Amino acid sequence: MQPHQQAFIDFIIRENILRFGQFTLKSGRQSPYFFNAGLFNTGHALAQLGRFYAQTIQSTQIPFDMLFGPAYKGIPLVTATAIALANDYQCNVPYCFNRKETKDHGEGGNLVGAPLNGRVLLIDDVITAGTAIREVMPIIQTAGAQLVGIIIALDRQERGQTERSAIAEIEQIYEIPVRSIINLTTLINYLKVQSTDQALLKSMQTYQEQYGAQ
Ligand code: OMP
Repeated sequence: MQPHQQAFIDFIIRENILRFGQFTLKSGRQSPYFFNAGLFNTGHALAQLGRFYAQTIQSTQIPFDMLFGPAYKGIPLVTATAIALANDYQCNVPYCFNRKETKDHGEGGNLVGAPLNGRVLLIDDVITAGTAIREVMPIIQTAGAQLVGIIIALDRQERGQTERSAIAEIEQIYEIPVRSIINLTTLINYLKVQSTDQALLKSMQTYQEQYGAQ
């Protein structure tokens, strides 16, 4: 585990963004943990989060022209990331996001921000089964832009539509890299060292055995 990954997990536990308990996921799976990006709800937390995304983008070295954040949760994420890239790396990149409702007056359209074109890096929160990401693809394709990669906070390392991980499926179908700040394995390794709650560790490992990709 890299120091910034440990710092990220400390941060999301402290901010209550990562919670342990019993959660029903969008996929219907019952999970012992949940990452709620909606709880990055203060300026300080969002600024910190943007820095973690920016750091991950820098280390992946994927060449890109602009950032895109899918509505709704991707909107503050992409904004915070663009600010952190400018502040921490003097990298001034355009960004845009979509509306869920199409607007037929004023500026019109369903995209807000910089024109969606060129090489696009998509910023999102979590990938579980890959459904949310698949829904966003037509927006980028319709605009004629080229998706070159996806950056997320947490890779839950779960099976997608096959025995393979949702992320491996997305990487293969769209021929792009998907990178995350942390994944479930990082989280389990963190708990092994930092937590004394053996029942929690066991429930996380059992979940990984049940739904984890091959
Ligand atoms: P998939 O569409 O199955 O990949 O699930 C990803 C989406 O599920 C995220 O964009 C969230 O809306 C939601 N989610 C979380 O926010 N955090 C989690 O820990 C798990 C999920 C989820 O429902 O799988």
